[in-house]
Amino acid sequence: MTWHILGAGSLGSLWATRLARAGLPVRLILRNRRRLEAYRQAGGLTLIEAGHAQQYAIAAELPQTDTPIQRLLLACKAYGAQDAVTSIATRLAPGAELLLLQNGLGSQDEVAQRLPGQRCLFVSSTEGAFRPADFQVEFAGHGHNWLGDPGNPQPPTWLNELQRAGIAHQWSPDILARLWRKLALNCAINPLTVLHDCRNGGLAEHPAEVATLCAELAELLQRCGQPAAAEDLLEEVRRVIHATAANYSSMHQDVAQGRRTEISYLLGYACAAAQRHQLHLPHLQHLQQRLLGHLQARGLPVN
Ligand code: NAD
Ligand code: KPL
Repeated sequence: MTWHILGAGSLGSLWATRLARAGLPVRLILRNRRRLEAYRQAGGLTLIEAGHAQQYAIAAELPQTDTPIQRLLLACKAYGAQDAVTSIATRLAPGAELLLLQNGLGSQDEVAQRLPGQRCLFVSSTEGAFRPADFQVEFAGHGHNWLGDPGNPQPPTWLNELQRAGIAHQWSPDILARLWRKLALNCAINPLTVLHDCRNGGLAEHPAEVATLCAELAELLQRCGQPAAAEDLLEEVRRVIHATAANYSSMHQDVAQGRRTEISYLLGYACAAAQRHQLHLPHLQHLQQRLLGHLQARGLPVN
């Protein structure tokens, strides 16, 4: 079964190269003819791991190619997921499986609702990768991938392929709890690193602000039916701040590089959920207003 990978960015390339290295059939889907031509010129995707670079000449095609897709890794940003899936929707075979790699919450449901005849698996990833150049990916942080399907606790039959490719993973029957927990961590850390313009470790100087946010986020998780995700949230946030002290959060990096953030699928999603539940979370809402103002002042999208 071919792994189609839509989005040859950091994570898409990280998955594509490891699957190809294991001898599994992989095809990249690139946005347009110009990108396809640039990819062909580059000669393939390069994976840089522990200082060693290796190029893989993975086949690539356009979204409108007419062969059916049975398995798709959707590896774009949360805000691009709907358009990306629309571009290949007519190619999806009945019962096709999609792995949705997007961070945060909201984009997965947007995609799944569009595709009632296909199976959407949600992925929560703590792996870290970035692109030093076009069609190159550097594996920057070993982590883990949790996969699950909120509508069906049965794991797919092909997890052994991830094993073969050395992609650290685990089937998670409660993937929503994982995604909510990660969303809460990201909401407690990322916006503050942007507003204080600091590395994650800099938040150790703002313990009261972090604690207040965690209390509100835990209240939200409880109200949204995610008590497990609320457990010891502040302790974990403090642990992550400490363990990743030298790093800039992904949102800080996006803002510093003038890139669109995934705010609507992180803090925006949390604030919308609070509103839906008529839950008054003043610090979280104030944080959202400050962050939106900060993005607007820099000419960055607020969605
Ligand atoms: P990225 O921007 O590096 O890659 C996204 C790629 O998708 C880009 O190459 C873009 O051109 C492509 N794309 C977007 N729309 C497309 C379309 N319609 N057709 C074809 N290609 C399209 O993003 P990333 O860092 O790989 O992140 C992907 C998701 O994974 C995000 O939600 C991110 O938060 C999450 N994530 C990333 C990391 C990381 O270390 N990079 C870690 C954990 C989670
Ligand atoms: O996931 C993260 C990010 O930067 O997006 C961490 C390191 C957990 C900070 O929220």
